[in-house]
Amino acid sequence: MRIIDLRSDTVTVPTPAMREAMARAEVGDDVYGEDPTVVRLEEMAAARMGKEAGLFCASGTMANQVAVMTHTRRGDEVILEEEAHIYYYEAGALAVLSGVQPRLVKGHRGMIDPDDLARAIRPPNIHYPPPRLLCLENTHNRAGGTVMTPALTRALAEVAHERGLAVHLDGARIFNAAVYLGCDPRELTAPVDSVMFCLSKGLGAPIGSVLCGSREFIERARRNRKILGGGMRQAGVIAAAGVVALETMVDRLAEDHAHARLLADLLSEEPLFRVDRETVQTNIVLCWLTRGDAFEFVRRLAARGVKVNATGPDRIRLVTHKDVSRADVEEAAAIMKEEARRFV
Ligand code: TLP
Repeated sequence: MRIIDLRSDTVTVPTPAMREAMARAEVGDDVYGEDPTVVRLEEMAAARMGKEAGLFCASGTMANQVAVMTHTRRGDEVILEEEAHIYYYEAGALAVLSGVQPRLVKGHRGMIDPDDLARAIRPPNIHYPPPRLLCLENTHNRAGGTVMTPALTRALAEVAHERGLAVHLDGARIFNAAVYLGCDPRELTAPVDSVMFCLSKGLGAPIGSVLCGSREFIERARRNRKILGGGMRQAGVIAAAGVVALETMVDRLAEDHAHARLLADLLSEEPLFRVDRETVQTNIVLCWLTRGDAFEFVRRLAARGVKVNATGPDRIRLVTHKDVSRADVEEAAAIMKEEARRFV
């Protein structure tokens, strides 16, 4: 049975060009700072993000958590949108690794209102944990890949900075946001102190994310990555795929976005499904079921070769990526509609 895998863009496999670059990569011991391919990737990443320096991390989770560790001290408060990946999907790492307290702000389609942020930042008081860091997310995963504009990013960062908080951006899919807006990613990262983006999602590299920020911040982050066991040795073998990803895989994200819109349009024709098409801006489609259990529906689709994730009892998530074609999207939608008619 052919499988159409729409669970995530993390399922993408490396391209032949990536495998070739990996095989040929010049390497050295990166803990000594001697892996030329890692150094090249970190420099490229920093330049793309408009920051002074970059740090190659094993995963997006590691890059985010290294950022939090580097910005905060134990007992500090970190402000996040209530469904932020850093809070929702990182296995409690905020508490386990940094000993910080999350304070959640309700957003609209993943976006915090600057006035709500201002209200959430409490003044110094012996009863309160010191608010130290604001974490933003662009695109916003649980809101359905929604995009934060440069204007909103600036407004939120301004409120945070005025009150003495640093700002970290979880830009796992920052290139999807930039492609959607038709802007340079630096417009989205200029207002923040640190940003991490993933090579291993829509860009198709097998492993890795890069944390970017000032030289001084990245120096401290490098030590925290070491504490977490993330000091890698001949990591150029994987960084090489990241270089190819940055050089060749960004512009094609527009294709994934078009596929997501097509999928949303096709699913909207079936009454079992409710799709908020306004949130379908990039490569994620959230689809609510108007009846029945999403986990059961996911099992039935899997039996037909269509893999999707349930992200709630009545909600499924479909993610387009380089390894699903337009024909795959049409076939997946047809199978989903067929199963929907049988689903009571
Ligand atoms: N997201 C994964 C799962 O963890 C949910 C997915 O399939 O979407 N920030 C954001 C916004 C993310 O979406 C993810 C991964 C990460 C961070 C973490 O990256 P990894 O998986 O590399 O640790």
